[in-house]
Parts: sequence; structure tokens; C-alpha cells
Amino acid sequence: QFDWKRYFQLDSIYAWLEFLAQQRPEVVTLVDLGASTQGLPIRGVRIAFGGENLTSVFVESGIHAREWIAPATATYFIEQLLNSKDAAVQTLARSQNWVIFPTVNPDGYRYTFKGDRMWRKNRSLFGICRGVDLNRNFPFHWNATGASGDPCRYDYSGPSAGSEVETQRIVQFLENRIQSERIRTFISLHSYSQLIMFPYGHTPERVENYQDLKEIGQLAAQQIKKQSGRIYRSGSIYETIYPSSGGSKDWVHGHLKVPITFTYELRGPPDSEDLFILSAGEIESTASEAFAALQTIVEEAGKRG
Ligand code: 0X9
Ligand code: ZN
Repeated sequence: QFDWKRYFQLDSIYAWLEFLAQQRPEVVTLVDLGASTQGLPIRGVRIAFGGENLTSVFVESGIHAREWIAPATATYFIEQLLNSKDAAVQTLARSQNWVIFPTVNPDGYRYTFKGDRMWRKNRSLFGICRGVDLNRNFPFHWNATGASGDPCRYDYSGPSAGSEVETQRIVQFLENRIQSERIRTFISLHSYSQLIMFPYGHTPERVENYQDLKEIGQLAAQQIKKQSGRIYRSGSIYETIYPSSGGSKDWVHGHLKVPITFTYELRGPPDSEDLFILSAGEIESTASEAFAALQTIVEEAGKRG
């Protein structure tokens, strides 16, 4: 049984996505981006209730393997969009088409269950070390700052921009579908730090719609505070967390020109514990506040044209 009371392995998540597509074929379509470096599918779903000329929201999750709360939150989004009894959520679900990938780094995610719980990168082999940080590998100001050229480091940007199969799969899908799906909103899910961030990561320069993104991010954070009391901060990556380059969101905003682009850093545990390991008892509340923020983002973006 699939739920939000524990963390699920890759196979269970994929089986659940397949089940949804079988159960609701008129609404849910499986989307396979093809194989990862180690041959696992990169699998997501498209949710479309059937309105005409809708814009789409793309959710990318699990690019960092150890951030287990991210895939769990992405599956919660899917569940809410399909099964919520709340009228506002049903309206939201039908106001957009949704493309949601819970685990875009399947090799890494699998490895956090079988090898090293704290693994972050993909599993590409470079001599004695493994793994490219896929969130440093995107072909936009690649390797400019906050990334390493050393394959043994946790933030290795890869041998070249877009070198990794997983990056290429995402890039190709988005490039092919940006027009036909009318993708206007892009969300990536990470942990930890309780942040709602927007571009850029490589420069303190402000994006052209900085004011809109700042306001929308703040409203989303207020919504979370109202719901759970948790304090999330909002701002650009550069000003809230640390400089970094080659992240997916910066490419989606800077290259693809998708206007509404946010990266969440979800909850971590209380201090002194390992900050990427969030107890399963907090999955539901974390995912639920993240969904409330998503609702705010999509509604507010709609009001701003
Ligand atoms: O370092 C990262 O990639 C993110 N933090 S994490 O602790 N989840 O690893 C920050 C995301 C920065 N995003 C972009 N540069 N797009
Ligand atoms: Zn991350």
C-alpha cells in the first residue's frame, strides 16, 4: 500500500505511478524519459483533466538522491491533484496540466537504499570516484561558481555541460514540450532549509520578473506559516542559500524562458541530527505545507498574467 507515513523505494513509487495510469487512464499518462546511466527508467506522470489551451506546471523532484522528502512530496502532489475532496484544490488541479517527475535521479535514489544513505549525485563512474551533481550539470553558466571540477566532490559539475544522461533526458523533454505543453511554471523539490527560492544561482543580478517572483514566494511562505506555523524564507538562490551554477531551474528560466520558476528547500529535522534525514512522521505535514505553497504560486502567477 502506498501512503505518506513512510519512505518508499524506487520500485514502489514507479509501481504506484503505473497503478494510477491504469486506474485513471483518461486523466493520468505515464511519461518515461528513457533510461538513466545505469538503465533505470526516469518515470513521471502527466495529469490532465481535459481543459482547453491550459498552461502546464512541471515538477522535478529527487535530483539529489538523499533528499527523500522530495520524492515523497512530489507523490503527495500527485495524490492531492487526483484525489483531493477540497473544492479549491479540485479547481486548481483542473486549471493546469501537470507533469511531475518524483525521481529524476533514479540511480542515486536506489543507491541511498542499498549502499550509502547520504549519496547525493548520480552514479556515473570517473576513475576512483562516482557521480555528477545533476543540479550543477545543466547547460546554463555551467561551472561558473559554487560547483567543483573534482569527481570526488559532492558538487561535481561533470566533465562538460549537460554531460549526464539524466540531464539530457530532462533537457530534451522540456525543449520538445515547452511549446505544446505551454509550460509556464517549473518547480524543483529539495531539502533541507525551509526556503522558496527563485533564480539566479550564479549571479546576484536580478531576473526580469524579480518583483513578481519575490512577491509570489513571500505569499507562498505566508501560506505555509498560516497552515503549519513553519517559517520559510523566500528570495533568489544567490541571496538565500549560496552561489551555485548549472542548476536545472536557472536553465529553465534563463534558457527556456519559463517565467515562474521556484526551488523549494523542504524541512530538515531539528538541529544536531543529520539534516537530510527527516523522520517519516513529518512527511505528511511537510508535503502538505509544500502543496499549499504550490497552490499559492500557481494562483498568484495566474493573477499576474
Ligand atoms: O546545492 C543545491 O543544489 C541546492 N541545495 S541542496 O542542499 N538541496 O543541495 C540549492 C539549489 C540551488 N539551485 C540552483 N542553483 N538552481
Ligand atoms: Zn538538493
